[in-house]
Amino acid sequence: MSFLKRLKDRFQPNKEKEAAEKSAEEQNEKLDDGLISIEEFEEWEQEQIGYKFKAGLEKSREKFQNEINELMARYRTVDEDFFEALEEVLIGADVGFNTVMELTDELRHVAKVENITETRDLKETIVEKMVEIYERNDDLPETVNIQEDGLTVILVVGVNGVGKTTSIGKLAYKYKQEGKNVMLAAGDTFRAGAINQLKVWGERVDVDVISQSEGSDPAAVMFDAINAAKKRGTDVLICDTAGRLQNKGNLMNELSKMKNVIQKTVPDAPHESLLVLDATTGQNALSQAKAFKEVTDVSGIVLTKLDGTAKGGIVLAIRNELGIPVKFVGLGEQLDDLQEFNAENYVYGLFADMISNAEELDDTGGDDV
Ligand SMILES: Nc1nc2c(ncn2[C@@H]2O[C@H](COP(=O)(O)OP(=O)(O)OP(=O)(O)O)[C@@H](O)[C@H]2O)c(=O)[nH]1
Ligand SMILES: [Mg+2]
Repeated sequence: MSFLKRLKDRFQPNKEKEAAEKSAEEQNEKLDDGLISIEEFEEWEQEQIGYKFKAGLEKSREKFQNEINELMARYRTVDEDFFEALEEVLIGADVGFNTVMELTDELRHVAKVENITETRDLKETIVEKMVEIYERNDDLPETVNIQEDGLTVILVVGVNGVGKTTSIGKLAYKYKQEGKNVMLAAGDTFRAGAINQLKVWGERVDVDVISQSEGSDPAAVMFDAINAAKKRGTDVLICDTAGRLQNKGNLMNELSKMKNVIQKTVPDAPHESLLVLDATTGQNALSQAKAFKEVTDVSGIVLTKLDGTAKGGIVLAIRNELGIPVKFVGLGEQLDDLQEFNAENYVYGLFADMISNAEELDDTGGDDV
């Protein structure tokens, strides 16, 4: 079955309405009463996540779909003018120059080999190729490295204002919902108010926050936190940091000191070093990621505020041009709006209307994925 057809089957419009009508409490009750199976519950849960992507990517979807439709109306036959205009649209969506070139080269090839002459017949191939290019790099570890047994330590870095604290709060909520014991470490001792902000999140989500006073050594906070986590049998310890890039030498020293302290107690920690980037800053987010990569190991990206940008193509640019997997995306301001990144959900979010409106899709329209 082609990729698009599978997506279409998964996200039928009528199914969406049905799913939206059920609340989480209702579904939980049904599960408890044995009215639905765990499989049915999980399917419902997956659908909900798909719709979160759809809602979070609304701005990007509108812009992207309008532009693609306009393009198809303006250029009816597949020729070099069309490809150049398409490149412009993709670059305007922050997909990233190299990725755009890769994508359009492959489209040129498909058009030639399959003798596609009308631009509207290329529409589905554009979507498929986006996913293909995303999934091609599958040597990158996509999943979040959470330990089955024992303590998982997650270090969170990123410049001011990108959404670190908010993301830490949402992550704490997520893991707590999954039944894990969560603790936070207030490693940003530099910025006034940072410790309190984290404490507010701790209260909101009802998890412990380990902190010292403002201006104290972040490594000392890590020492306290890691020992407290060990003693209390914590499953997930999430550490805030002051990720200032103004002075790379200082940042490197500070982070490596924090890591050393953590590794004395948990040698294979941190299990994740997540860099938080703000999707609305576009190419600037890419430069930040490059700069951070030079000073510390980054195992994954948390891309916040995707709901706030119409340029959702930035996900592809980060993945392909930096070689760092996007592990979480921020899709809104609610507690459950930080979701694990998933290419299928992402593409559904970007092209939902087109996928739902697609006429019977041709089985030969793409490879099985
Ligand atoms: N719409 C939207 N807003 C977000 C998202 N993530 C974070 N924000 C908002 O971004 C703003 C900054 O978030 P913070 O978590 O305080 O950012 P920070 O990186 O901790 O900032 P500093 O502590 O000042 O370095 C807040 O107003 C958040 O509500 C998201 O995914 N979507
Ligand atoms: Mg903060």
